[in-house]
Amino acid sequence: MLQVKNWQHVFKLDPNKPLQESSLQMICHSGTDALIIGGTDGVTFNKVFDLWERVQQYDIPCVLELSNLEAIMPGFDGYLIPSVLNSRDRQFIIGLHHHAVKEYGDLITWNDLLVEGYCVMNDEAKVYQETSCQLPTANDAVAYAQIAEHMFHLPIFYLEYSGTWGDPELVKQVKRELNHTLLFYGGGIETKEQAQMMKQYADVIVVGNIIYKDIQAALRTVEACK
Ligand code: 1GP
Repeated sequence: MLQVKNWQHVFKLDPNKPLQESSLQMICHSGTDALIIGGTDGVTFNKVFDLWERVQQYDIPCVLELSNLEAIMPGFDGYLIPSVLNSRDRQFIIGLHHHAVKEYGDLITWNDLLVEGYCVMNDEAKVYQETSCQLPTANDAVAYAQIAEHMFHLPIFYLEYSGTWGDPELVKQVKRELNHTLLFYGGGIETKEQAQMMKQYADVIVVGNIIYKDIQAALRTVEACK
């Protein structure tokens, strides 16, 4: 059964971005709780497989966040399934999910997957554009969090600012609504202080881009959660 309740900090690795072996090794030995493999574009089966294979030499949980049907592969410790709550296109809320389950439902080990209710807050992010989002106000985001917690009983609500620093006040407000649903925050965390700031409210912080810009800075974000 995929367990994320004890996670505090995770790194998200993009299969479409090159990562030196030395950097991967430091990431895997950093003390982070898990690796999420996921990205928005150029996520192919081969790229996901290559990265998964490289991670196998380390003792760290590794989960796949599915962004398309092409890159589904067995072998991960678990699977995160995004449902983009503020998408205008039903494909990204329930459509692709329905298609995949209709096709492969009998093969799915349901205990290995968790659904993430995504709320994408950065209109310049690739994920925002690719999934045809509508920009939520703070009140909209709080309402999506309430839906995730009280109506859909989702295990994860993911406040996604991918590529930019978010609003700590909104993260705080959203957290107030969530008792059972875990709050993931991701976006623009580049320093230990930023990690500490968001970790006050979010259950789990997700660190992505900085891995590819400044590996030492990325590693320092882990210390903030210890
Ligand atoms: C992206 O939420 C993650 O999906 C992390 O965001 O890449 O901005 O760190 P950054």
